Order: sequence, then C-alpha cells, then structure tokens
Amino acid sequence: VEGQDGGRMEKLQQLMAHYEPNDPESIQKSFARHLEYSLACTRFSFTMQDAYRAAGLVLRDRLLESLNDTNTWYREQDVKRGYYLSAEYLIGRHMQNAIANLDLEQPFKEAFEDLGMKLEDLFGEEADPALGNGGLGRLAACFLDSMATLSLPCWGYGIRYSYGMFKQGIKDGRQIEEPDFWIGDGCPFEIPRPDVTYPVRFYGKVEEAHENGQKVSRWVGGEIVQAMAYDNPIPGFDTYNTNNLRLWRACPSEEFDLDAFSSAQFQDAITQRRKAEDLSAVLYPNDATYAGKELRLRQQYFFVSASLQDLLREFIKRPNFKWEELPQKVAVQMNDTHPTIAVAEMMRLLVDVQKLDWDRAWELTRQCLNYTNHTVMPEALEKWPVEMMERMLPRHLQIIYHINGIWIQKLLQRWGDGPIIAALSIVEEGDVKKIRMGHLAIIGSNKINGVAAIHTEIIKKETFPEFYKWCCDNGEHNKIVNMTNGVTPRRWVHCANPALSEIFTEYLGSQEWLTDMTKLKVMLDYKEDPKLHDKWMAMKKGCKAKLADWLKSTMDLEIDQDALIDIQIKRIHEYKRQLMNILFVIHRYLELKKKSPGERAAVQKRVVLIGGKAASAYVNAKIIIKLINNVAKVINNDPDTKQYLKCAFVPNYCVSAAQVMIPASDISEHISTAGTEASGTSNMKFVMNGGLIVGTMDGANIEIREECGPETMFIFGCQENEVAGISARAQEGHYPIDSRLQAVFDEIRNGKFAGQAEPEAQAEFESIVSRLCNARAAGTWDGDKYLVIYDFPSFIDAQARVDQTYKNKSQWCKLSIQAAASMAQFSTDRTMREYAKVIWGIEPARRPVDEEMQARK
Ligand code: C3B
Repeated sequence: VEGQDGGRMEKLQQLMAHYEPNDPESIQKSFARHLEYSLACTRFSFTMQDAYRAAGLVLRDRLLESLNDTNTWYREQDVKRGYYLSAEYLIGRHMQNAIANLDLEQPFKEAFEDLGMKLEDLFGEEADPALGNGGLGRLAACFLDSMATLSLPCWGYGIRYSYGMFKQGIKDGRQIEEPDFWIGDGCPFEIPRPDVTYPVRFYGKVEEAHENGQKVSRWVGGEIVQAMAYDNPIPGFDTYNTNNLRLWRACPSEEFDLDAFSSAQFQDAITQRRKAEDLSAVLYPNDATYAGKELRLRQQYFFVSASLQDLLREFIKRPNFKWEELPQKVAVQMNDTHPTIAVAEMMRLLVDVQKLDWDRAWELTRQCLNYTNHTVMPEALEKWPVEMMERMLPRHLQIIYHINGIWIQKLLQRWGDGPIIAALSIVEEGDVKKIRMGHLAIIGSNKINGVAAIHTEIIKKETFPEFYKWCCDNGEHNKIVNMTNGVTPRRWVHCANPALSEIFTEYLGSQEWLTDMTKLKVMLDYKEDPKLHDKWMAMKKGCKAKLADWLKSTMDLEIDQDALIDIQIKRIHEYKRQLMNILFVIHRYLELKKKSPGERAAVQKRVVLIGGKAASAYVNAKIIIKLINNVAKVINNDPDTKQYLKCAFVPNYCVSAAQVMIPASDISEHISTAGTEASGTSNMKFVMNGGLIVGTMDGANIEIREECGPETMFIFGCQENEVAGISARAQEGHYPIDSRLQAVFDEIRNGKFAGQAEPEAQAEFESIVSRLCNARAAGTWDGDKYLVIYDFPSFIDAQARVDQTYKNKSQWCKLSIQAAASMAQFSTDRTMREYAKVIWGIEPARRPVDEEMQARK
C-alpha cells in the first residue's frame, strides 16, 4: 500500500516505533498471546509441542524486528554483500541458539520457569532440521552463525527441502531409512515470502534472433517452476545484526491455463503443476559422492537461478546502479560443485536478460564468484552428461561451450597442443561426453579455496595440478588459497555444554571468549590448578551423566559413567575407517578374553560409541554398520568382558545427538587415511569440549595438533606422502598383516559375529576381510585402498598410549584444559574473517545501538 493517505505512515510509525520488550513478564504475555491467537490453543489446554511453537513465535517476533532493521541498515550503508550458495545447511535446532544469540537466556528462563516449564523440555520439542548430509552442510550453518556475529552483510541461499536427511533406524543390526518430513508441523522460525518469487525455466529450446542489429539468444518453451522464498533469520551473538538464510521452495507456475478448467485436461494440468513441487521435495542423501541424477541437477539449477535473480534484483534496486560496480557490491561463494551452474547462469542473466556484452559479463562474473572445494574424493566432483544438459539447460550448454572455446584458445596460445589441453577442458570426452563442473567453477571464479592446509596443498598438487600450473604461469599464485574450517563456539560450547561455558566465563570474568576465543589462553595459567581440575572433572562427569540418560532413553543402553568414553561420529565412509575402529574393538575384546579376571580388573574400562549414516546406496558402508552392531552384541553380552568394554552403534546421528555426545567424550576418533579427509570439523568440536583426539596426520588434525601441542593428541598411521608407495607395494603383495589383526580376521572368519545364524552377514563380513587382504584383484586393485592393515599396529599403539595417559587423572585433565583453551584458530569467526578479507572484500556493518535498544539491555 503506497501513499500517505490520512497520515497512515506516521500513525503506523508511532504504533510500531518500539521493539517488543524483553522482560520476563512481557515474554510471558507474548507467549500467552501466541498460544491463543496464533495457535488457537487456550491457556487452559495446550501441549508441550504447542508451548514450543508459541515460544518459537515469541522469538520470531524479535528476530523479525532485527532482521528487517539490519536489512534497512545494509541498504542505507550501501555495503558490499556476500552470498553463500549451498545445496545443504545442517542447521540443527533453532530455539536454544536463538535465545542465546538474542541475549534472552535469563528472561526466558525466568519467564518459563515461572510458568512451570523447563527450557530444555521446550528445546526437546523442536524437530532437528537436517537439510544437509554431513560436514559440508554443518560448516555452512556454522558460517552463517559467525557471519551474523561478525556483523558481516552476508546471506545464505539454499533449498527448502520438505524431506531432510533420512532418519536412520536400526533393524537386526542393519540401517533402515525413514523419511524425515521435518516441516510437517511447520517451523515457527521461518517466514514464508509469497511476495518473493522467481520463475525458473527448464528444458525448451534456444532461438536465435536479432535485436537492434545484434544477434541474441532466447531461451523459450519448456516448463517454468516458481521459486518461493522462505526466510530463516540468523541472529548474531553480541551484535544487533540478524542475517538471513533464504531457502527456496518449488511451486507451480502462476499462469494457470483457465481453458483447461472446462476440459478433460484439467486433471493433467493439476498433475503437471504438482510435479513442480517435487523439485524441492527431498535432499539427496549422498555425502562426498554424486549420483548423476537428473533431478539433482534440476535442484541445483533451481536454487542457483532463483538466488542469482534475487541478488541481482537487490543490486539493481540501488539508486543509479552501474554494472561495473557489481564486483564492488557482490561476492558469491559456491559451496562445492553443487551450485557451480552459477557460472553459466550468471552469464545468461547478464548477457541474455540484462543485455551486457559477453566480455564485460565474463569479467563481472569472474570477479564475483568464488569456489570452495571440500573433498579430494574424485567421485564428488560432479560431471553432467552433455546430453542431459542439452535437454534441460540448452542455453547453459551453449554458454559453457562458448566459455570453454575461449579458454582452450588461451591455453593453446600459451602452451600449444598437448594432453594438458584435454586435461583442462571443461568438456570431458569419452563414451559419454560430460561437463566437468569443477573445471567450470575454477575457470569462472576469482578465488578457489581448500578447507585445511594439507587439503589446499593436495588440491594444488593432485586434484587440479594443471590449473595450478596455469595459475603459476600467469603469476596468479594466490588464486588457490587456504581457508581452514572452523565451528561456532556459540552452539558447540555455550549451548552444547553450558557447564563448560560457565567455567570459562567464571575464569575470564566475562563472556568475551564467546566472540574472541583467544581470550581462553588465560585458562592455560590454571591448567595445573587443582581447583580448576575439580570443576573440570565435575563438568565432564555431568556431561557423561547427560549422555548416559540420553542413551538409556533413546536406545535403552546402559553405560558405566566412570569408563573412558571413546566416540566416532561422522558419515560412514571407507576412507573414514570406522572399519579399523571396530576391528580394534574386536582386538581389545580378544585381549580381554585372554586375561584372568584379576588381570581384567586392571584394564581401563571403555565405552566405544560409533554413529553415522550411510548413503542409501553405499553397500560397503552398510555392511560396516551391520558389523559394528553384531560385534557390539557379542561384546556387550559376554559376562567376562562387558564390565570392561562396551560398544554400541548409536542410531540416527544428527546435530542434536552431536550436542549431547561431543561434550561427554574423553577421546574421539579422527582416523582417516592420511590425505583423504579434507578437514573434518567434529575434531574441532570435541577438542573445544575438552576431548582429546586419536587421529592421523590428516585434515585439520594437523593444525589442531600444532595449536594445542603434540602431547594433547594420540597420533598414529602413515603420512600422506607415504600412501602411494605403501599402496604400490601392497598391490605387489608386500603387505604383511600384523598377527593381532590376523587374530581378529580369524575370529570374523570363524563366525564369531554372525556365523550360521546369519549366513548373509557372515558372507558380507568375510568379503570385507578378504578384500582388505587382496593383493591384486584382476586388473584394477580393489584391495585395502585405505590402508587399514598398514595403519593397524600403530593404531593399537596409540590406543595403548590413551589408556596409559588416562590412568593419571590430573595429567589427563591438564591436557584436556590445555587443548580446549588453545582452539581459537578453529572458531568460524576466524574463518569468516579470512573469507571476508581475502576472498570477498567485505567489511562488517554493525548496526548502531540506539537508546531504546540500550535501555532494553
Ligand atoms: C566434508 C569433508 O568430508 C570434510 O572433511 C570437511 O570438513 C567438510 O566437508 C567441510 O569442509 N564434505 C562433505 O561433508 N560433503 C561433501 N560432499 C564433500 C566434503
């Protein structure tokens, strides 16, 4: 509604001039109002779920105020904006985090306790939004938290999947996948924006035409889907800025063919339109692999197109905008290859829609876009069949060919013809011609980055060596940069481990460490202080008690809270070597069995927890889950050993499970073959919570060790530069098996963990063992690719060092404090500052505090 009719603006301005008050009573009032008027419950009859929803709406009111004002501020300041494009966001539950970041912990607690409700019970009612697979999606969520906390004017863009990551059940020891319709009851934190929609076209054809004497291309026909925005406010901690995660939902196109109403085609028309909604229906449950499915490319293009249209609209809305300002006002980050169709889409929007000439458009595109690589697994670098792209995105294929043509010309001029040209081409020749999205991303990007120091070096030398050569030849040594990952201390310390947060705040005299973790160095002065030790151990004990309660209620598992808690939680992957972990558990069990009851009592008690989801089509990963479950069953039921060793597969690992498990760990396993885990981020969370790492010299382990000191980590296994040699020798048959591992293999082959009772599982377990031992299978090597056999003896040694060190409780406590206090590098605040400075050129734009906000504090 426009205009100044009857002083409407002034009136509304007066009515709305004040923020919602934040004292406990006002929160209660707001709660009661939402309960009755938004949810249509009565104050006499509502469930805990209703209470959660009403509390969520109370928070949403406050988030909205801040989101709107932050946006106005960014616009007024005309700041450069950052846009994070990611197909995944593993955001986890909102409520506790929102309360903390809005600085409402005290009044909320008072308000609800006064009404006879515990906040934790409210938190427990929230579905855990799992719009991501694993580390990459969780990293994106931590980034959002830090961008807001640093007051960086950055938004996230993604897909509002109706079904997130599947729920993992375990039946007869095997993974079963159940749909996760997380949005079923609605999410009180999101804001549907029916007014923010964009058309996204698929299929159709390209027509050549002439406009003003210029040859132009028009993409016509096909089908159009509407992308509708759902906003998820992301509040910063200790700032008045609130950013936005804008997720797109696919809706049927608005034009409705009215003629069809009277015809028999009506049903068809409806069916067609409903099909549009399938686009954003489900998250692909693949982690570090890609399925090559058409729907997946459709999802990618869908959210990329809507996001770029949206950010360009914001850019164009600025008074007197000029195209050459685009790189001064916009930086885009492409999270892995998933959104890299953005390179072609940006070109299409600039050339076909905005009518810029090609060269100018290309300059702008290349200056605005950036690409992060998250894995060295070649199977994760997406490649789309040319045939598929030609059908679905015909104009984009033309654009990609054009980009490639110019690129190849440049290469030929520089180096002449040779194999390097084919290696660098965006188009992969072969039986099925494919578009290499990684190459498109690199060519179309300003900066490319890896996610840990070792990973960035591997990208340069092994993943994209030819590109690196090109960059160096061009004097662009800094085109590929390292941005070591991080995690947000707000969620992973403050929310997940309130007792630890209190200790830090007490010793530092303020909460400043939550925005500046270097402050925690002060704790090092107390690392040998018995008083701190008492508090620290009490904190761990409390976390273990919480874990024990949770395991009891979710899976009816009882654990000894005095045992050493050993955790491995992450996606199930051969390279992450959960297999090696469970083989070690078997070894430990066999050793215990050999001992007399008296000797056993001297052994360190351990509880080994393993959790994680396997991609639904990943056969070997699923067998590993089955093996873990079967081993657990034997060990936990053996009266000789069950007091000393317990093992369990914890089903349905997710963000909220991590928040309970991580604080309780004494050690955690980050045991990937050297050179395979790009970074890892749970390693950081564990150490921040005072857990120590058993790990290989891989990913971020290396940097964590540098920061915290080698004495805080139990390192084992071969180094990255040894892997190739060891593999080569293994293939030639020079691959000895340690006798202790041989004993484990024998036990498996003898049927201890499946046997005649489960012939299918027995065959699967045997096949896993024989593959490990396989020197050379016909042609391609399918043996112990991840060097489980090679690293096993040193893994045993590392575990023995763990037991030995753990005996001395005050020594352990000291190491735990030392490590936790040395983790400043691994806050995503540091990571985001680096991206902002080195890649994006974006400055913080902190909203000023006015008197009213000050008074509210
Ligand atoms: C992961 C990597 O496997 C981790 O090492 C890394 O810490 C995170 O990304 C974040 O950078 N990853 C993932 O979860 N999914 C992919 N498709 C690729 C990498």
